[in-house]
Amino acid sequence: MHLKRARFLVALFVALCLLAFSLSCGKSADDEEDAADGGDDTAEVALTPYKSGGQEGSIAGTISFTGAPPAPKAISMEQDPVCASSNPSATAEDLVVNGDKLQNVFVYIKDGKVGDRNVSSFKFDVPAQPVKLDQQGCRYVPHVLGIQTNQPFEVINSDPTAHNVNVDAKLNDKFNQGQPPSGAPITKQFKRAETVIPVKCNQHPWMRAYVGVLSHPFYAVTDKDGHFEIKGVPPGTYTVVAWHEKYQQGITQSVTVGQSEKKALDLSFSSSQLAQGNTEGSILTMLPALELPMLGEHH
Ligand SMILES: [Cu+2]
Repeated sequence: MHLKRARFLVALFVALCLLAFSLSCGKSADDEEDAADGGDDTAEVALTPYKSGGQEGSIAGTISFTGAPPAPKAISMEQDPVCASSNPSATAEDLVVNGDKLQNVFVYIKDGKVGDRNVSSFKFDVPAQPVKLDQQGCRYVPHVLGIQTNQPFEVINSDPTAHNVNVDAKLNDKFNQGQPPSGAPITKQFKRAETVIPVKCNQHPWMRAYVGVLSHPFYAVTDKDGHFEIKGVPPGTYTVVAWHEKYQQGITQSVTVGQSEKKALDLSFSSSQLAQGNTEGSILTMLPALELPMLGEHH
């Protein structure tokens, strides 16, 4: 009897030890998460609201393409008759050159100093109006767009066919959501700066869009004439990046904007870089702008 009782007590003791151990493990994981969250919150509190000094300037210019661009690649949309009929002679959008001007380049301030303070230490107003990504003719419109952190991001389906919106973020929450014809808009936000996030459609493999998320409003996308303009830039010295999906490195340029100065910035990408074949995987190697990657996961 005594032996049985002793065995039972030992077994109970071991079980309690295991329980205590697992609880302490769970607790320490929670503590780490809390600490990471606390760190984030502290960082946000430390941001200074940006106040206009009335002497903002701009950075504007043209992105060119030197050398002969490859012929636009035809893409077949036959797997979805609705797409094929709406877009019978579609060409790929991964390299759109008009004359010698390059469209769909995302030009943005990566970091820099406003006076003696880093641009990332300011909190900029977030527009209340959403940035819209439409699906038209089984294409994303626009192909490349910029948005601020915490600004509404609205995906619309204008097509009479179903799409699947697959936002493949690394630092932000991913989402992957079907959207029927005339379906309700999908509205999301991005919490962290991330350049750039690819958007894919699981239904239509040719569909791609790219979303550049920044904690400030200093970005622009080149139009069909390769032109861009970044407005409202506080006087300062910045690292400006011109990103294009075909180029692994992008172009990085230091730019100083004086008081109320309209700074010209003209850059060019070349066909020879494309020919060297070192251009794939560009989205994987781009570093996040301004914000450091966070250690803890947010939920
Ligand atoms: Cu689609």
